[in-house]
Amino acid sequence: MKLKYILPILFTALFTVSCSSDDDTDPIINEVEGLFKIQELTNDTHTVELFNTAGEFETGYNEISIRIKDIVTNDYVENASISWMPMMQMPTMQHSCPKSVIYKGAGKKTVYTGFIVYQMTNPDGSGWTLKVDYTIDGVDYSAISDIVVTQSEYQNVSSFMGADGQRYIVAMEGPTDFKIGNNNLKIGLFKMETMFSFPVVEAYKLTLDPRMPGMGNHSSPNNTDLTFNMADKRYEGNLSLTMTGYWVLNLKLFDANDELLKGENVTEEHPKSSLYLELEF
Ligand SMILES: [Cu+2]
Repeated sequence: MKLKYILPILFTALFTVSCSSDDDTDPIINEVEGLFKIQELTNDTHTVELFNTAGEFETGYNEISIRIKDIVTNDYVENASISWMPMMQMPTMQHSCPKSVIYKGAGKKTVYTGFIVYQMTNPDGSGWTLKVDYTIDGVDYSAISDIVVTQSEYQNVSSFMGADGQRYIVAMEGPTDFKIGNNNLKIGLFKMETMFSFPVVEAYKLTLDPRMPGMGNHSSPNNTDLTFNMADKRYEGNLSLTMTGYWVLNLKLFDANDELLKGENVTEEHPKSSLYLELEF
């Protein structure tokens, strides 16, 4: 386990112990239990709190929980409608990235959730801003701030040009924990329609060939192609991992007409597809 995950857990353990005497009299449910605050965006009226399981933004798929606190009453808002716009400032232009709509979490009163896929970052984590727009009782508000996006250790997102001249982004959305055996691999596929619009691409297909480069580039049995799951708006298939260690997930992307858009077969001479994701567990 990485240190950055252990530290927050230790902190939570200490905090929980020190507050345990209050639990009997406090009926308030902690709706962000198990999550860590990434950052707050503030304006004159509210504090917008951002949470996830890591306590930081990283390149790739980020599932994010949001709470909005009224600065005057200190209450969390329960009836907001929220949208957001992440933006990266590059030397000569700016661009956004794939993002979901934001909805109230199942069974939650004050917590809203959605995801953002950061496809890149600067080496020092700089470059990105996040603007959150929200409406409460018919009144529009906005909060914006610089955010830090850390480079992930492994390639969990890839931005590339397809053979059709379109720019695409693939991102690993899950699982969050890998195990020996069968894993339900979830991959998001987005088209870069403009600098600011990255819609989900439906009805394409990804083939999967996982390999262990450290062990003769061997593969594994029982992998399946990833097909589009209409309900969850992502591609899913079986990823078979026969042992722990470092794996390269070689991918090929086909459009709805079965035309190859990106990626190659893995051979002796060509050990890695030009479209791939990585993991280690
Ligand atoms: Cu950029």
